[in-house]
Amino acid sequence: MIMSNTEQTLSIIKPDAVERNLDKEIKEIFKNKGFSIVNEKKIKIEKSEAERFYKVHETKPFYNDLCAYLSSGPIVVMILEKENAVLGNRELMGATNPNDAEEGTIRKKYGISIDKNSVHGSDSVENAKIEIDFFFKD
Ligand code: IDP
Ligand code: MG
Repeated sequence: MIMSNTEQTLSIIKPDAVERNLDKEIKEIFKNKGFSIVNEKKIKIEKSEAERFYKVHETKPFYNDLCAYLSSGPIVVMILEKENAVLGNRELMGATNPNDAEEGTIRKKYGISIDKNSVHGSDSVENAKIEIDFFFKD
């Protein structure tokens, strides 16, 4: 029996990367790794929306700066689809801190710092559904 586990996950190309015109290049990386971009849009969000999106981090000391940053400029939000897309995307992104990210990961290649780390990716199938709805349910 062939088991398939096609998943969707939410990816965001963050302001630091969009500002450096890296969005096209980063999308090519996803496609070359076998992800389909099933939906995408370039938007700029309000700080209040960033606060809702990152609510899980509201007690963290970096919460305010994080929300100010995500709403500071255009972002590209995408639904990525592939077998085991959630974990696959986390692996391709690399560690939160680009200094700790493995060679060949997006954050290693493009990340500037722990806050300006170029991409977001859902951390579980459950959160992927919530995050996809957040940006694409209308
Ligand atoms: P993740 O993006 O790898 O899932 P999270 O722990 O969920 O990492 O944190 C969300 C985002 O918050 C990170 O991508 C990064 O931009 C920012 N962040 C995380 N930890 C720190 C920190 O210690 N200082 C500043 N920003 C942080
Ligand atoms: Mg996270």
